[in-house]
Amino acid sequence: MPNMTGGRFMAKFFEAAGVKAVFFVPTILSRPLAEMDDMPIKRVLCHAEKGAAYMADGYARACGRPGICGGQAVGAANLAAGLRDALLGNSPVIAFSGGRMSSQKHKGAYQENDDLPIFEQLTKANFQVDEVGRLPDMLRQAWREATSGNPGPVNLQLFGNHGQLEDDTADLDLLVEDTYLQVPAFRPAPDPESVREAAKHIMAARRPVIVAGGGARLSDAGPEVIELAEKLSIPIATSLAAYALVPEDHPLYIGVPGTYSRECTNRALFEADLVVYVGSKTGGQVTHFWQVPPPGTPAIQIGIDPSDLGRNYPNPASLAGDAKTSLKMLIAAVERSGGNAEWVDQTRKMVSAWRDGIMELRNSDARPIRPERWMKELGDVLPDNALVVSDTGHTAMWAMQQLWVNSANWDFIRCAGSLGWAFPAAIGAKCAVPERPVICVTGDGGLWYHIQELETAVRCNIPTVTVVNNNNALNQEYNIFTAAYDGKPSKKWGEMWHFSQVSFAKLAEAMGGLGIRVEDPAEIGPAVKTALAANRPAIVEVVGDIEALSPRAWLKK
Ligand SMILES: Cc1ncc(C[n+]2csc(CCOP(=O)(O)OP(=O)(O)O)c2C)c(N)n1
Repeated sequence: MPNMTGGRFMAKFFEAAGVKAVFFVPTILSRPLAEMDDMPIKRVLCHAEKGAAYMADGYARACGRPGICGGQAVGAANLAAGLRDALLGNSPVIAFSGGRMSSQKHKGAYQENDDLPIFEQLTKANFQVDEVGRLPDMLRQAWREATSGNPGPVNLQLFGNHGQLEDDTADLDLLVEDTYLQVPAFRPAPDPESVREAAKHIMAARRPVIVAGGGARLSDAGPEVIELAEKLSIPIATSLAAYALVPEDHPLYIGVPGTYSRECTNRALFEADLVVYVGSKTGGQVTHFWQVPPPGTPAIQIGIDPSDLGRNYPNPASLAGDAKTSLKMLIAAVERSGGNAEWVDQTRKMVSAWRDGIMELRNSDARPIRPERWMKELGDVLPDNALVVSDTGHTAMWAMQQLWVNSANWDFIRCAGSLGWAFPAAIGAKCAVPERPVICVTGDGGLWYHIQELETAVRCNIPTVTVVNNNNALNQEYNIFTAAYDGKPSKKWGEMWHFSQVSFAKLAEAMGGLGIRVEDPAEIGPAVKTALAANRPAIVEVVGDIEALSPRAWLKK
């Protein structure tokens, strides 16, 4: 076994594992980073540990391979905060945090805190690595945990507040297991009997709907979702996490159900007599807190984790397995049928009625600019292979209602709920898929969280394009504060959700990026094209309407 420092070993392990970037705030991983001078790994020095974790998360979601981030002991809680979204979104992030030296424990060491428990609730696995000799097996275990089953974030707390075990030397064997370098690590097949049973129920249904979830995207099961739907004429919905799996113009596509949803999609799910969930946990967002479809609606669930199957809706049959593998078996087991023609026609009418209803705002010339027009213009100029990284809240609602893309090659990722995630996540994503144009969509409230990382993108030459709806407010909070005041007028209610007028285009220029401010909706498309062509970090600031509110989830009365 070769003798080397822990730092050299870690760098060699990262290189062998195909890691393309490490996102960090010093002081952590110092020796591994120093060892990377001649390795094809980007060292992305960030301004805050949470931003670093979000970058690693965006990286991981963009390419399905673990994203690496790190922060020393005093930054560990900041780093941990950034793992929440990776946990909620099943993203394989591996975090390295500083720990404590045994000789300094319980003596009031400078910056000391017991950080390990903080990671407990925010990770899939949380390990302490106390001696250099454990690096080989603990790194392998971190990759195994991050990529297998339902993927998720892992924390490795290294000995010493800035991971001093990397200075120690030992005989360390470099073994990297290819299986765990990429999600999904395995593609388990469901048992054939449950496939036959599921096929029977799906063929017997008169008003079935397929809902593809984030697991379908992780499994790359988009083509199989479409094949099953086409074979049996079943309308398809996607969760936000699977938004890009079905092109907007597919005749069976009915949109996104749940809380951040389209009216037509919720309408269809209220009428469904069977819902086929592919890679979905049937969580609160996609079901609007288990109201869409109504409780008791039978569901066939296909998923890698048996504990998700049947949890929220009764399953006459469940397929425990990888989404792609299970769908292939299901496609082979079902027989072609034209029995759903009336139902398909009914759902198409719901979709057309919804589209007709939003056309006026999609085409609005109003200034300040309507968000519907913002998204329409962006959708019209997106390159075929674009990756869109969306923030949460209003931005996610506008995106999945109004960002229509008729390409099978584009991709879409959105945080699982943490405002401010998208901007750093897009920077990380671009490191993972440099060949794709990466476009971040966000509100100004989201962008403020980590705007300083624009300097990081400029310095490290990571050219993402951010299109921000700048309404100088957290205007998704409009209804919340109207309700909090019981609808009574107050001159001071803006104090809770208004910001001052700041231009992000000017901020971008000040940090060395490209900034374009757009006040005329017709200029959005040309501005995005200019920003993409510039091939440097850019912000297109769309001056948005503070009064514009997204429709709320539709529910049957
Ligand atoms: C970490 C975190 N804090 C708070 C929220 C609650 N939240 C969701 S959307 C939103 C406002 C979004 O504002 P902005 O990004 O400016 O978009 P706008 O609503 O103005 O379109 C807030 C505060 C959240 N989702 N995540």
